[in-house]
Amino acid sequence: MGEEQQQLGWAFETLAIHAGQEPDAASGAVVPPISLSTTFAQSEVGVHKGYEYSRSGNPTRTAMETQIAALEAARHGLAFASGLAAEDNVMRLLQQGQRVLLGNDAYGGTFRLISKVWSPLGFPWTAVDLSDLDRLVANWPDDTGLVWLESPTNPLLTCFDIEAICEIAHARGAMVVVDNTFATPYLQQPITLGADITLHSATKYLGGHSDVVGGFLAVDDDEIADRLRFTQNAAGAVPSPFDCYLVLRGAKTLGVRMDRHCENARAIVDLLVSHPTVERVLYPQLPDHPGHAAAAKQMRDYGGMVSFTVKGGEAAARRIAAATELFTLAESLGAVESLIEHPGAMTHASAAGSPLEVPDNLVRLSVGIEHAGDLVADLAQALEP
Ligand code: P1T
Repeated sequence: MGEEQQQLGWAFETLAIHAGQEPDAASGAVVPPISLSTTFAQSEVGVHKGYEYSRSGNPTRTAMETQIAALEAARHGLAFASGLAAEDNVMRLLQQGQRVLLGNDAYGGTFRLISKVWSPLGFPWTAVDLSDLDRLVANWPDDTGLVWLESPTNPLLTCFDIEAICEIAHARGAMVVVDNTFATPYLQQPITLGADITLHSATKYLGGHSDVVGGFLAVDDDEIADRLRFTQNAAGAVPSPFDCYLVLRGAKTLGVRMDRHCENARAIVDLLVSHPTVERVLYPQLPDHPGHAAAAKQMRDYGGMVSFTVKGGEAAARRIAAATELFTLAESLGAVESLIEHPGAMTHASAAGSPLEVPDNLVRLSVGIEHAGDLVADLAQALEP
């Protein structure tokens, strides 16, 4: 996005459709072309039009990086081949010996990356309850380099006061990365709350159609952005131009999709809260939900993810997950179609036996944008014993 567009102060929905997406200078094409060329001509050694080699930079990737950075209210955006590739690059900002404070509920793959890949290389980690700020301050390890949090978390949907955590971390010389995959920039912009890095699995709501795997980092600070741009190129976990195009196209409709996701999630919550099979409903809008106050303060709405525990233990949870017709039993989330899963045996199996282990009677729903009535009817029939 040009400086001029930024100065116009466009709203989220307008940025989604126009940031980074001026008509193509060569042809006037309204949609940014998928630029497949791996290399770019130089008129003299080192003289070129901004691109040399597609791992280092690619016009389709630039369009998408500009668009998503604008949506996150960040000055810099970096795209990666997956959410985990983006996470891996965040870890490369640390020096050996620096500790990661990881919120005690997070995606199983994030836990695996930190505890099984980076920890053995000399990057220690501690799981912490980020909702208890007094305890966080009292037990703060001096070697902390990074606080890693999701809000809402995967899969318990706990929300944390991002602004307060950033103040605590920054006063102690640590950075904060917020995984904003569940909220999306439409509902919450962590950079505006003080986060150093906002992280996405673009595979989810940004892409929005279950047809692309991608990752994203949004950063405001020039120095952090430079360091990440260096490792993005040096380690090379970049997305293809076609994948960049799919994320760019998906994110154009993020706002309207999120409105419907939230509306449909509320209809599902209404069913669940009064259902005899259900033990507890986890949704940030519920007044007794962990972090409801933080969510109300920092989010525009409460999102499209709903989790719940059931009476009858793991067997009942597994039975329900396999009994829906419209909700597809599958990993992943954040797309137009509704999904159901059993986190304990699926997305969070790698956290078994750790402080991040999830209850075995937990079911997670990614509520899609189908008709709410059809979704409620499908889940209601699956809940019948
Ligand atoms: O799958 P990938 O694009 O590499 O992103 C990893 C990731 C990062 N952060 C969060 C909050 C996530 O939920 C994920 C991926 N999660 C799933 C596949 C899932 O079903 O929960």
